[in-house]
Amino acid sequence: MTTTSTLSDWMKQSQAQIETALMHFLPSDLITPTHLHQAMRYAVLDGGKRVRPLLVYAAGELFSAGHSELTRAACALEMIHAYSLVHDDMPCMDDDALRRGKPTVHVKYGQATALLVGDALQAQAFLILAQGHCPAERQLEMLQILAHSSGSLGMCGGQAIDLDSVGLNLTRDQLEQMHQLKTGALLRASVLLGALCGQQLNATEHAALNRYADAIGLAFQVVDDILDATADSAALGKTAGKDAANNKPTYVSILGLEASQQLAQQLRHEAHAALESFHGQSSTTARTQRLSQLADFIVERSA
Ligand code: GRG
Repeated sequence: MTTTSTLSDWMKQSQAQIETALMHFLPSDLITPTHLHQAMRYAVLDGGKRVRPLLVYAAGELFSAGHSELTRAACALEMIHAYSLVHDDMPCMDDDALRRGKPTVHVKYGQATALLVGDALQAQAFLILAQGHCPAERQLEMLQILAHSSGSLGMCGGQAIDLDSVGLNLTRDQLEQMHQLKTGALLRASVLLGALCGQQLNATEHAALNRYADAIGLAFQVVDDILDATADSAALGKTAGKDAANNKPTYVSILGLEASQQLAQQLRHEAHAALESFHGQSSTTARTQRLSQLADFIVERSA
């Protein structure tokens, strides 16, 4: 789709492509063990905003990446994200019954199956990424980024800090560090993998993409905290008000609502500013458009 289409049309078309690709990359529910495969498909398909895949496509557009490699990376990231949601909702973690407007996986299929769904989705993500056709060196770098961003120095590490911080008075810096790992790491991986599907990055490009990813990663979390405090469960498709109920430190509890809203706007500007280093030629200016619009979407979203 051309860069002149609206963000909303581009998102709808990309989300439909991602859905089709996820259906293809997930094992069929006719294959044994059918119950596990059914539950994996339930966890991933038909739901969610697909923000990580959209970031992959948007970064790929900046570096003129091929569609099939981008779709592979997008699906790998969405599978890691879906696995994290399945495990996060389990009684041993956040203990939630509603996700993406549906009963959570352990409520529908039982805890043992939910555990296996997360494990199997994680393995499937690495499998489909490893089967890509980028030059071997870049393919390996993408696998390393995915492993690093989802492991104990990324998303899992952030989740561990989150679990340890219930009821504590975290400073703003400690809160930021937790979210950079828990949510930010996978968003950053989405941007980097999309770019790497197109080409090897030089140090300047790498630094600019990191600045962009840091800003949108934090903005995503600030807005998540604002929505948890202000929106209702029906609008969110997940239980609202859980942070306060669970005595969890959030941007809203530390800064207040108004300052959190201002921070989200400041981070949006930082994201846009990071993209300016790609504005040397008119062709690349146009190709930053989707990343720029996704920063707006992340700040303006209502779910
Ligand atoms: C269990 C290893 C492990 C990690 C869990 C991502 C995560 C770490 C927990 C999810 C809980 C949570 C509310 C995190 C904060 C922000 C976040 C990641 C929200 C959900 O992501 P969205 O809004 O969800 O992209 P959709 O459903 O649209 O894909």
